[in-house]
Amino acid sequence: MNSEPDRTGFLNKLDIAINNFVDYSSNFNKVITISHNDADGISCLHLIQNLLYKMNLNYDYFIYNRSTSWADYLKGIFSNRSTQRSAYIFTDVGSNLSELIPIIEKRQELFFILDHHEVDCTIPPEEYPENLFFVNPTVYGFDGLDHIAGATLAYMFAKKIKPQIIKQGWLAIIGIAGDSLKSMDKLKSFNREVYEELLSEEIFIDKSGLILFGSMHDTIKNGLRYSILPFVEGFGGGNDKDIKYFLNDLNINPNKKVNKLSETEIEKIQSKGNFESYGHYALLPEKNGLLKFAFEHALLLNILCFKNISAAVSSIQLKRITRYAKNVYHDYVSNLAKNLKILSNDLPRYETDKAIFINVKGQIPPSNWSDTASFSSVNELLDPHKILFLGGLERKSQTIKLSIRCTRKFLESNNGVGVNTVITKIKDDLGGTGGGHKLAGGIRLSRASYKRLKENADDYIVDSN
Ligand SMILES: [Mn+2]
Repeated sequence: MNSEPDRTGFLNKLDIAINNFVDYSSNFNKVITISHNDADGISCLHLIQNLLYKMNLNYDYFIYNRSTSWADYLKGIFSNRSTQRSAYIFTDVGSNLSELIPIIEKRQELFFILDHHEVDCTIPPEEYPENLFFVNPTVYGFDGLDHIAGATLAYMFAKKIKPQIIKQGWLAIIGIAGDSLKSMDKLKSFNREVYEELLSEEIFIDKSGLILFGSMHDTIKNGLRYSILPFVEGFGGGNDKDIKYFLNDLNINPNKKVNKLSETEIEKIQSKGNFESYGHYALLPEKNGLLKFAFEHALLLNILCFKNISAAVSSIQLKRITRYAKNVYHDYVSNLAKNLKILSNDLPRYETDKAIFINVKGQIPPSNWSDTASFSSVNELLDPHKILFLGGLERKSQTIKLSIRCTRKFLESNNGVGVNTVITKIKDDLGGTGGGHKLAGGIRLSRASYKRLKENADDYIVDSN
C-alpha cells in the first residue's frame, strides 16, 4: 500500500490502448461510450465525445448506474451482429472484470476501458481477451481518488490523440472537483499535473480563499449555513438570525459573497467561528453564476444524475444554470446541512471499539441516508477511527438498510481493511445483499442479522489475519 506507484507501467498501458484505438479507428463505423452516472462520469463522456467528433467518427453513448448486472445492461446495447466495425469506450466504469471478461471475450468489437475504480477480478492479466484494452491506474498502485479522477484519465487519453482537447480541459476540472472532495491545493500526482497544465493554458482560474464548498457562489451568511465541505459546526444547518448576528458582530456584511471576502475578514471568521478552512478552488471563466464554481458545478451534476439524468448530461454544456436546477440544488444543500447538524448533535448511537451505529429512521428521510453518511465521514463529524453504520428499517422490504462509511484515517490504522472487506465478511456470515468500495458501501440485512451484527460488530472489522 505504501510502495511507489508504477508510473511507467501505467503510462505504457495507456499508450498501448491509445495506439490501438488510433490504428483501428479507420475501421470503425461507430464508437459507443458507456460512462458512470456522476459528475466525473459525465465529464469523461463529454471529453470522449469531443475526441470522437474531432476524429470524424460516428458516436453514441449510454450511462450506467450499476443498478443492473453488466450482462443485463449490455444485452440492451449490443447489436445482434458482433462486428469489428464498432468499438466501445468505457469511462469511469468497467472494472468489474469478473463480470465483463466473460461477456467481452464472446464479442468481436474492441473494448477500451478507462477506469479508476478498484478492480474486481480473479483472472490474471495475461488471460484477458485480445479485444480488451484495460487501463486502470489503481492496478499500478495509484489512488483512484487522490491521484487520478476518471476525467483526468479520459483527458490524458483524448489529449494524446488530439492535442486540441486541451480546450475542453475544463471538463477534467469538473471531474476532479467532483471526485476528490478536497480543496485544489491537496491534489496529487496526475490530478495535480493536469490541473497545473490546464492552469498554465488559462483554461480555468485558480483562486485561494475561504473554502465553503457547496456555497462558494453564495453570500457568506448562506455559505456558513449551507457549506457541506467543511460542515461548519455551530453554523451549518442552523438559523439565519444567529449567523447574521455573528457576522454583524465582526463588522462583516452578511450579504457579501464568499469569494469577495478580504483576507482580514476571512481570518476573523475562522478565528471567531472556531474553524479552519483556507485553500484553493477552481473557477470556470466561460460559465456564469453557480456554474462558474467547479465544485458546485460538479455537485449540481451529481445531484441531477439521481433526479434527472438527461438534465445532468445536457446541463454540462450550459453557461448559465436553469431555474429548475437551481431549486433542486438549493433543496439538496439545505437538507444535507440540516441532516449533518442532526447527525452531529442529538441522535442516540450505539458504539463499540471499532463501530458506530446510528438509527436515523424518522429523523432523516431514507433518500438522504447515503449522502448524509458520506459527508459526515469526509467531514469527520464522528470518531474517524470507527466505521459508521447509518440507516434503519426500510418499510417496504422490512429489512434494515445501512450506509457504511469509513475515513482515510480509519484505513491507514486498520491495515487497509475498508468498507468492502467488512461488507463481504458480514454477507458471508449473516447473509444480506450489498457491496461497495474501500470508503463507502451499503448493505441490507434482516432484523435478526442486524441484531447479531451489532452484538459482534468488531469481529467483522478487526483484521483476523
Ligand atoms: Mn470517478
